[in-house]
Amino acid sequence: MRIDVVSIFPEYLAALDLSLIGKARQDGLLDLNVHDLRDFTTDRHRTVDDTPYGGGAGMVMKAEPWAQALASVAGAGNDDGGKRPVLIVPSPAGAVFTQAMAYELAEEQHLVFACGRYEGIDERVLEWAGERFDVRPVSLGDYVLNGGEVAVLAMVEAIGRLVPGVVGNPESLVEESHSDGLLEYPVYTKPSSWRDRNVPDILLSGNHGKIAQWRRDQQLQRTAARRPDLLEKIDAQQLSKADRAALQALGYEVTADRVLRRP
Ligand code: JCH
Repeated sequence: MRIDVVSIFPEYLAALDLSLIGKARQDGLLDLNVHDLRDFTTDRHRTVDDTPYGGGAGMVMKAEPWAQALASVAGAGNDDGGKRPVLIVPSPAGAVFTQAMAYELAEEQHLVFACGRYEGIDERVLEWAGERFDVRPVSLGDYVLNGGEVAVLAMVEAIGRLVPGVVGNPESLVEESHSDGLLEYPVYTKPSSWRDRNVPDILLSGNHGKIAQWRRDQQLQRTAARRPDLLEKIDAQQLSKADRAALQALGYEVTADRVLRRP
């Protein structure tokens, strides 16, 4: 997979040299390049921003440096009928980035990330880019960042680890994909007793059936406590008898196909 990132703070993306993603780059699985937007300016001051039309606080990123940068990374026109590269534009006004989106984007051949700063990028850049890219404004969540770089770090990590060969043990991805929309169960490692806190006995029992049941129960309890919104989205058809009993004990009513908070 080829990934290009354009930013006025290319050093911000240095973390992509590390860990799993850094290894995948070394291994040739990810062809990841970071570009400095200012290299695509033509004035003496390498200007990338200007005042907003209509007034208001802050500055807006100028269109022309972005068009030059994006044209340079877009590659030759896709006159071979091939897919257009995907242009991901982090924005507080984007669709929320999800694991489902990460799976979809992991199938793409070429991703380009445009990191805005200030109050964002002149909207005409996104319109113009629509002629050569599949343009996707994406938010990391409902909170405000100062620019797109942190969002890109998160998305490249989430997408990159789904590219075949990037995660050393693909079993962990399989396990993850079977998590059924519930939060993960808690995990423990040695020592079994630490500062007077013990690992739950069941995990030391060697009874793999009982362990699986306990973990599933922990997932349901955690999800009810921390993310009740996820429980209401669950397809009740996939719930076992034990799951239903656990949810009932947690104050939920389980109908044929839905999980409802008991009033
Ligand atoms: C960004 C900004 C407009 C702040 C500039 C570029 C993404 N999930 C998420 N939160 N924030 C972002 C994000 C992404 C790119 C840029 N800013 C700063 C821009 C604002 O309007 C309210 C606020 C923020």
